[in-house]
Parts: sequence; C-alpha cells; structure tokens
Amino acid sequence: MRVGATLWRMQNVRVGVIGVGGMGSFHAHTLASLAHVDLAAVADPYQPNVDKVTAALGCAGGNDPMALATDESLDAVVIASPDDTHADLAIAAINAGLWVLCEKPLATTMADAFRVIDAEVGLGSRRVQLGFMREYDPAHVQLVAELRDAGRIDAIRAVHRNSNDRRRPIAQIVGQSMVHDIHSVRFISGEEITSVSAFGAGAADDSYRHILAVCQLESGAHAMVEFDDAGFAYEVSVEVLGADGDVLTGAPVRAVRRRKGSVDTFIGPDWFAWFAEAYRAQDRAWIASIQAGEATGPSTWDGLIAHHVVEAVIQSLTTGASVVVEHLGKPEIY
Ligand code: ISE
Repeated sequence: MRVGATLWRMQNVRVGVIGVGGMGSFHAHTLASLAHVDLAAVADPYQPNVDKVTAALGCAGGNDPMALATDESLDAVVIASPDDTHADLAIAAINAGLWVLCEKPLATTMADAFRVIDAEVGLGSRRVQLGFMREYDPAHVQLVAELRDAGRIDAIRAVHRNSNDRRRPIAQIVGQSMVHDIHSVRFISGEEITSVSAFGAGAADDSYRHILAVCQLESGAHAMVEFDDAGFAYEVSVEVLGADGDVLTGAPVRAVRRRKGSVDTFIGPDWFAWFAEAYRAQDRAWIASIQAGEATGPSTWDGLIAHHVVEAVIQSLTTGASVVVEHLGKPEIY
C-alpha cells in the first residue's frame, strides 16, 4: 500500500471490481472513465461477465472474488457481487488494507453486518464507503440544501417505483430496494427511525407488488415509505413537509420529447438511467476520498442501521404488528 497524501495526489488509484453483472460492470465503466483511476482487474465467477468487461475496458479478469479482495497490489475494490457475499469480501479487503466501495446492502443478516463493523472498529478507522448513491444525486443534494430554511421536518414521503421484471421474495424487496428509501429518510432527516408499521398489497407467494411502511422518527415526525415493484418504468421521489415549507425532488433534468400525439418528459427505464449522475458523482467522491486518505460518505454503520430497519419492516409485514426499532449504540469511529 502506498501512503502519504502528496504521493496519493500524484498517483492513480488502482482499483479492482468484484462482481461484474449489471451493477459491477456499470461501476467498472464509470471508474475507467474517471481521471486518476487505473481499473486494474475485475473478478466474477461467471466468465461471460468477465469477458464482456475485459474486452471493452482492457483490464485483467479472473474468476476468484476473494483473490481480488485480498490483492495487495490494488489500492481499492468495489464490491458488487451477490448481496450475501458482501460482508466476507468487505472484511477480507479491510484486512488486506484496501479501500472499499461496497454496494448496498452491507449484509443480509445483522450478524454479518456487525462482523464488518468489528473489522473496521478493530482497525480504528473507516475503510468502507457504502453504495447509498442517492446522497450524491443532484436532486437529493438540492433537496437537503433547500431544507435549511424549511423549518422543522414534520413528515417525509418517499416513493420508489422499481423496474425489476421479476417477482422477488419480501426479504429481497425490502433488503435490496426499500433499503435505499430507509437510508434516504435517515440522511435527509438526520434522525433515526424508532418504529415501523408495514402493509403489503398485491400478494403472490412470498411477495408483494406494493409495500407501504409508516415509520416514526425520534422527533415525532413520520415518514411514509412507499415501494412498488411495478416491473416497468423507474421513478424515485422524496417530498419533505417542513413547518415553513415543503421540498420535493423532481425527475432528473432531461429534454422534453415532442411527437405527434404525445409530449413526454423523462421516465427512467431503470435506475442506471435515472441515477446516472448520482453513480458517477458517488464513484468520483470515493476516488477523491481515497486520494485524501479518509473514507467519507455513507458508512458501514449506515448499512447496519438500514438493515436493522429492513428487519423491522419484514417483521411488521409478517406479523401485522407495529415493530419498535431498538436503539443501537454507535462506535466512535462513525
Ligand atoms: C436495485 O438493486 C438498486 O439498487 C436500485 O437503486 C433500486 O432502485 C432498485 O429498487 C434495486 O432493485
């Protein structure tokens, strides 16, 4: 590992990407296009994924995610492998002295999430940025700035319409998708969620089309998180009702398309299009934090708390009861 702030500024950051399906390949392309980044290698057990990225970007490719997570010739890795592999890979990378951008969710169990926290706390400082990229989305950034003179937050409405075209089990809907909205409520309000009542509609097997989670916040404000696994079109919006005014994120700024018989503004086909700038800004900020030698942005603690609330939402959905979200003490490094 190279150290020293001056050196960092002059040298490119050598990055590996673990898991190059849709999300990881998007990161690989984004990172390869940034200044001061050498995309050194990618790893994915599925060879066709590797072939596509190495052919397009000319980096090395392999099939062993753990080998890349512990490759000390790298400075940093992106973890974009299946959700239940994130914790072990993040711990291995932390122990190998690498900087990490870990896709959400941090983990699929609280036990795994705590193991990652323990690894960072054992090191004494943050090493990981979590992929809650909405914090970098221009509309969300502006919303947070506008809230400065909107007064006390009374309520938040977070609406998320997904374009996944397959039915997912409840744990995945909440753990992979609503986890973003849960984090949004936390970073926008600066408050913790203290209880959750969740309702599902459009049931099929272990799945719902639509989930509504009504969350109480510490101040007594509430947040309504509404998720729709519509299967087509993608939209995310957040509205904050403040004592002195409301603020609402709009769609990403796009050209208006006029055709005979229709005039339409942009509706995202998927999250890559809707949040293109957010992902780019996130990856840019991650590289800058590595150059500065200090992890910034959403942390593993944010990932752990988001999963804590995910479990409360699932419990409320399955029991029909309101669930108290137990307070967890935050280690000093966060
Ligand atoms: C997906 O995994 C993402 O991370 C997207 O940001 C989110 O909007 C979508 O619902 C998830 O399935």
